[in-house]
Amino acid sequence: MRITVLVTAKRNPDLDGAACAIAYAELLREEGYDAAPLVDGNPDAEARFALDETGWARPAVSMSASEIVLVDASDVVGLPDAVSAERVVEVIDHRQHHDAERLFPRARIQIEAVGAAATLVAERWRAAARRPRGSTALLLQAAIQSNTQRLRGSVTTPRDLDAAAWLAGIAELPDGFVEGQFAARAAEIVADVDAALSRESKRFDHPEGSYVVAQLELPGAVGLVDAVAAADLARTERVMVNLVDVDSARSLLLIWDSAFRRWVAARLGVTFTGAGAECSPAVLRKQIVARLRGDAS
Ligand SMILES: [Mn+2]
Repeated sequence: MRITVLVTAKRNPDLDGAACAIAYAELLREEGYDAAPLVDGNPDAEARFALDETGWARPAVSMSASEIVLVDASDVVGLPDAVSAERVVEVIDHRQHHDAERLFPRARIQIEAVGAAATLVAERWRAAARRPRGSTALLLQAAIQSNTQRLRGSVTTPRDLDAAAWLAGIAELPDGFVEGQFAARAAEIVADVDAALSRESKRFDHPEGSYVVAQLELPGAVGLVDAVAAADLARTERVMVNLVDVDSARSLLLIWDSAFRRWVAARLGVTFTGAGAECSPAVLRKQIVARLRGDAS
């Protein structure tokens, strides 16, 4: 029986979300389902770069799809309006902290701690003994590069490396592609640091008080320290900003509120000099949050 399946990430997706939606919808179509990707709202600048470079054209999508697959997303916050939780039949994501079983009771859930959700989608293609189109293989590779700081960040797993190598055997990213996607992202952030910080901020609950983590990932991220320190967000209590430099694969964690800084330092085991603590290789928000929650890893 043919069904209509919409595959979507969050609204205004990043490259990982957009690539997963396109690539997983393509796999479902190959397997006989009537599936389509939804790239809802305005993808971020890096995603737009990669979509343009690979010649992707947004299909006209019927919002009346009976079933929904979430990719690179496992929360109800920020989903497209077309998504209702009861219609979600599958969730593919790579967050370490989630409540997906409760939020999406009908869904088959695969949430595994790899660097990119695109790795999980590439593995689905391999498991099905099929190969995505060249342009789709490029999108998935670009997404893996993006989420793993070019395969060098501490979130990178052997599965990300395997998936990237397998995809490169289908279509290799042209020279300058990854530099181009990071440059597009950097330009968008630098053009308005305040807007980027609020876009990239998330609040997390904790028994000892909620807190906010904003994360900016770009080449030369450390050069933004002064601009970030001048932002309104820096004067708010229980806020940290994680600057991830995708060139050096290092990160700088900034906290201006001294009480909150001591609280974080004790739990993460990092040493601050002034407002900043350097981490090499880069540590990402999902890892920081897991450690603050006391999860193993
Ligand atoms: Mn992702």
